[in-house]
Amino acid sequence: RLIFTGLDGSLLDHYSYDWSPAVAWLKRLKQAGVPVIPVTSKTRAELMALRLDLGLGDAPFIAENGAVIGLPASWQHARLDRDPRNLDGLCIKLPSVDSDFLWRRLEVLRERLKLRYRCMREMTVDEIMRATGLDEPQARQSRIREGSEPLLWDDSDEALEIFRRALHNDGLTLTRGGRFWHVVGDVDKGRSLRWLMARFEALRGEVPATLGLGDGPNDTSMLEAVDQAVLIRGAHRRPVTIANPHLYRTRNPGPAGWVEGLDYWLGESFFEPSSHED
Ligand code: 2M8
Repeated sequence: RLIFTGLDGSLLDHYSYDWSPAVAWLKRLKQAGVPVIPVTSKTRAELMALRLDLGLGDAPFIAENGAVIGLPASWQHARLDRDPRNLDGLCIKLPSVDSDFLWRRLEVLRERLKLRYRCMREMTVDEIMRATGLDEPQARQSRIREGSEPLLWDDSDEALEIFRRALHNDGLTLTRGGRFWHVVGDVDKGRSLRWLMARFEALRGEVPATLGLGDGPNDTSMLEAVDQAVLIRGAHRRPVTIANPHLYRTRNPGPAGWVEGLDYWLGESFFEPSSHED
């Protein structure tokens, strides 16, 4: 089994980024050898620090809404991964365009269509800290983008649709996170998740059972790609439609919802429910 999870607003609290309610489950999954794979808007730089803190070990990861896939040695393929970007034993895949290309397009579109938005690249570290509640090292790490650009929208809903269409015509995609809109190439979380599943199958010769947890609109494609899905109640109440018959919607937001979702799908069959633990 593989577990795929969003971070902000899912495993991590939307405001404090705390995950303490989930520690017991994370420990149990680790003991059982079940990989917990982050699928997030965050950057690779943010993830390198976080996966240590969360104790995720050597699991792969999907960063920047599907634009960056990180493979540890155990997920690399002798013939398929002749990748020069092989740092720290990780093989990094960028399935779409890079962030310099995105940035150039974003400058051109803003000028040409007279739109109002502010890209993360234009924000100071202090501004990012104020907008997100991240500490300084985290805010710096969140600016090291490789395949996506977050932006704060400062224009009308009509202008947003014009912007979305213009991006689409350029083969680019707009998706919504907790605080920012995110522009990526022709990728999403679900497609990169399927890519990892195919890699698992190529290496192990079997299709993995999958469970996914996420809270927002940018998690839809991920929650539609997994066998068992958990839609965690969002800090912002936005209706989200998920085409997956095996979907559980939590009552709790953030990491308490994350625990609730795992208790629901795995509590009885896989482990004793966490609430019965000391
Ligand atoms: C951004 O991502 C979140 C995801 O929901 C958002 O849009 O609010 C990204 O810039 C990410 O790198 C950063 O860590 C996060 C912090 O809140 O914000």
